[in-house]
Formats: sequence, structure tokens, C-alpha cells
Amino acid sequence: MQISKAIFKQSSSSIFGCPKPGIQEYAFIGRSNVGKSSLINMLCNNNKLAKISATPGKTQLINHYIINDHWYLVDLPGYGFAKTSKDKRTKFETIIFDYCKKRESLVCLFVLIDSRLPLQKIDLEFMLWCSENEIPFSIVYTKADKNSKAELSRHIKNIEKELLKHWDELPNSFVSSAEKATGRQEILEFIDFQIKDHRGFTRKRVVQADEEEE
Ligand SMILES: Nc1nc2c(ncn2[C@@H]2O[C@H](COP(=O)(O)OP(=O)(O)O)[C@@H](O)[C@H]2O)c(=O)[nH]1
Ligand SMILES: [Mg+2]
Repeated sequence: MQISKAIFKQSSSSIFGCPKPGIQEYAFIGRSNVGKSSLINMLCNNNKLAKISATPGKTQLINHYIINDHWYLVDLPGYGFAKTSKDKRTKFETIIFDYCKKRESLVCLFVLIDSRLPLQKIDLEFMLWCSENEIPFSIVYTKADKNSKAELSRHIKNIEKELLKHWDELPNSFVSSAEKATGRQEILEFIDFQIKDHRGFTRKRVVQADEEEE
């Protein structure tokens, strides 16, 4: 898939302010500074689309971008807010958890993990929470260009070893670099496949179908 059009739609401070559901959406989440906005810009080939910040914790809103007039790409607030107050932390986490759990049109979350670090407790906890809540996610290992090939492979192997302590199978994953556009085609092809596979999808409908079976 090629992205020919990427337009900022709106920022929302809660799930209630989000655009009317009905269009599939794919959201990017992870710790502040992991490279969410950079990845979104790289995928859309537009360095001005999402704001990139040297200060962690700046994106505190749910940002919707409409892609090719057809699907939403969503930049979520970062979790793990070392530099913000406790009150704010609770508010952001509510936004994130509400969105991930309740947003009907969310097809897949991309959980971004820094490829230079060992698996962080907060990332593991978030992914475990996703699994418990049956929220589909893929992992994107970011900032691959900051490692040598050997380091990258060693870091990812170590993370995978940790993940296999909690999951029988490894989650779907991608390696990316916003600097070098690594992973761009793979991620876009995956989304393209999901879009075709989820025509007419809403999570609400899935829940209703389950309830009818009971
Ligand atoms: N070298 C390199 N730096 C990156 C990459 N992705 C993000 N960064 C840098 O990491 C910092 C945080 O990026 P940002 O996209 O704002 O992170 P966010 O808080 O998760 O949205 C910025 O200084 C980016 O330039 C990458 O793939 N490679
Ligand atoms: Mg950001």
C-alpha cells in the first residue's frame, strides 16, 4: 500500500470526543519518546504531520489522521510519564485504557518498543493488559538505526525470550527506523491486509455476536 494522502483530522481529550466510529483505525502506542510520532511521519512520508518532540510526554491527546480518505491512523499519548504529575498520569492512563478497550473501530494497536533497551516493565505490563482485554496488538521495535546489526538482533532476541515467558507464541512484530524508513513497506502491507480482512468491522458488533451466542 502507498499512502497518497494523510490529513490531520482532530485531537480528542477522551474517547467521547473521537471521530464518529465506522472507519477502521490503527493506533500507535508506547512510552513517551519511543518514536510514535516519528514513525507515523515516516509511514506517511510527511515530516510535518505529527509533532516530534524532544520533551517526553508532550502528546497528551488522541490524534486522528485520515489516510487515503479511507482509514484512520491514530497517535496516542505515551505511557510512562516520568516528568508529569501523578494526577496527570492518572488522567492520561484513563484516556489510553478507555480508548484501547472501548473504541469500536480500533482494528489493531502497534505497541512501540525501543530496540536499544531490554524489555521494560511498563511495556510488558501494557501488553499483558492488552492480552487480558483481547486487544489485538503488534510490536514495532523502533530506532533500529541506533544499533549495529548484531546489537539489534541480540536485543530483540532478549526481548523475545522475555515475551515467551508470558505468551505461547510471539506477537506479530516489525523492526523500524524513522530515520532510514526501515519497516515502512512491511507495516503498510500489514495494515493493507488487515483493512481488507476487516471490511465492515466494529468491535461492538463482535461483542454483540458473542452475546447472542450465549
Ligand atoms: N535515530 C532515530 N531517532 C528517532 C527515531 N524515531 C524517533 N527518534 C527520535 O526520538 C525522539 C522522540 O521521537 P517522537 O517521535 O517525538 O516520540 P514519541 O514521544 O513516541 O512520539 C525524537 O528526538 C526523534 O527524532 C528513529 O527511528 N531513529
Ligand atoms: Mg509523539
